Order: sequence, then structure tokens, then C-alpha cells
Amino acid sequence: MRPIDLFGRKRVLGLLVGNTRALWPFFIETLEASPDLQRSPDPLDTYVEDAVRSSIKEAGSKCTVHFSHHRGKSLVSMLHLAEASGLAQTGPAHLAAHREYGVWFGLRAVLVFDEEAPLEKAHTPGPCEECLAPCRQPFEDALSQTQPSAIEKTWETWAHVRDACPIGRSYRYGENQLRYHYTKDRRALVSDTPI
Ligand code: B12
Repeated sequence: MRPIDLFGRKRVLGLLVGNTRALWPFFIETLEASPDLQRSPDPLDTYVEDAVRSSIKEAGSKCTVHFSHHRGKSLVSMLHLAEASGLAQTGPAHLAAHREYGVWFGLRAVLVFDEEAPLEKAHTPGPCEECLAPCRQPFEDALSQTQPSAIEKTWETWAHVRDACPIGRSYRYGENQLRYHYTKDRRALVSDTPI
């Protein structure tokens, strides 16, 4: 892990990219039409990279990108970024909670532009501030049943952690999106029932 390159500036403009369940139908439609994407080891990560890179080209200004699924030296903590930007608060279950979407969103990338940015941050209280943390026990239960490297074997206990959050329940992922995120099971790369 190394610091984000600020292009020699004190502060720069950053854009945090994430998604809710709304991503899934667009992703599946593109996947069905693209044999290249179907051959990718992780079609969702590839789809995200393609979409983000093509939007950077359109933006025209100098920009670097860090993807949340890239590890090693280019790893960026999306939870820290979400909290630092005021987008969300990291709760007791180590998930970023948003005031509307709860924990039902993913964080995909951060774009860093060679542009000056004002130092502004939302000062509204985080959604976990007044919460009695019903996610805490399911998180501990899931943790006690799991080897961190094998989350897919007990994925439903991890889904219960998200289900315990009282915010954003209407944004819960559909069954295939949910299964794919936790297990990477390619049989789940199909449509969910429409929203
Ligand atoms: C590695 C990783 C994991 C590891 C964590 C193991 C570990 N020792 O860190 C494992 C495989 C267990 C994991 C599981 C899951 N993850 Co994860 N994970 C990451 C990843 C790629 C890097 C995290 C990291 O190392 N950060 C660097 C450290 C220094 O900083 P940090 O982020 O603040 O570290 C926090 C976490 O690592 C956590 N943590 C530390 N130890 C452990 C151990 C366990 C078992 C868990 C669950 C968490 C955890 O606590 C730290 C402080 O908050 C991030 C993406 C990213 N680039 O940030 C996604 C990310 C954090 N994960 C995410 C998700 C959704 C999950 C899962 C729900 C599965 C899934 N993909 O759908 C599960 C269950 C998590 C839960 N809390 O319920 C989302 C969170 C979205 C949100 N709204 O909060 C992220 C941002 C990826 C994304 N595309 O959106 N994850």
C-alpha cells in the first residue's frame, strides 16, 4: 500500500466510484452481448475497469485510477476513502454505511485528477452514530464460522451481517448479484428479477 499520487499538489480532486443494485441489469446485458467479457476471469471487475477507463478518456484531464479489487502496492482502502469523503461511515461490521443505501453498495474505484480541489466534507452525522448495532452479533457469528480466505463457503452468514443493518433494506441486492459478490459463482452471472 502506498500513498495516492497527488501530482505534486497539496490537495487534488478525487472521485469515488461505487454502485448499488442498479448496476446489475446493465452489467448482465453487456455480459450477454460480449464473448470477450464472458472469457474474463472476473467479468464484473473487467466490466468496471472498461467503464471507468472509457469515462476517463472522455474526461480529457490528467487522471490516475485505483480500483478496489487491485491489491498489492496499488491497494487503496475504500472504507477509509468513503469515510474521509463523508460518503459513508465504517460501522461495527467493517462495512461502509450510507445514509440512504445502508450497506447495500459497492465501492469500485477512485479517480484522482490533476486539479485543485476545495477542502470540503459533509458534516452530517454518520448513520451508525445513533444505531444499536444489530450487525455486531451477526458479524461476530460469521467471523467465528469462517476462515477469512474462504468466505464463499459460509457466504450466507456474511449476507446476514448486511441484512441486520436497518438502513437501505429496499436496496438489497437481488439473489444472483448477492451470490456472485460473495462466491464468484459464475452460474450467478444472470439477470435478477427486475427492480
Ligand atoms: C481484503 C478485503 C476483504 C477481506 C478482509 C480480510 C482482511 N483481513 O482485511 C475479506 C475477503 C474477508 C472480505 C470480505 C468481504 N468484503 Co471486502 N474487501 C477487501 C478489500 C479488497 C481490501 C480491504 C483492505 O485490505 N483494506 C486495507 C486496510 C488497511 O484498510 P481497511 O479497508 O479499512 O481495512 C478494513 C477491513 O479490512 C476490515 N477487516 C479487517 N480484518 C477483517 C477481517 C474480516 C473477516 C472482515 C470481514 C473485515 C476485516 O477492517 C478494516 C478496518 O475497517 C476491500 C476493497 C478496498 N480496496 O478497500 C473490500 C471491501 C471492503 N469489501 C467489501 C465487501 C462488500 C465484502 C463482503 C461483504 C463480500 C463481498 N465482496 O460482497 C465480505 C464480508 C465483509 C463484511 N464485513 O461483512 C466492500 C465493502 C462495501 C461496503 N459498503 O462497505 C469493499 C469496499 C469492496 C467493494 N468492491 O465494494 N473483504
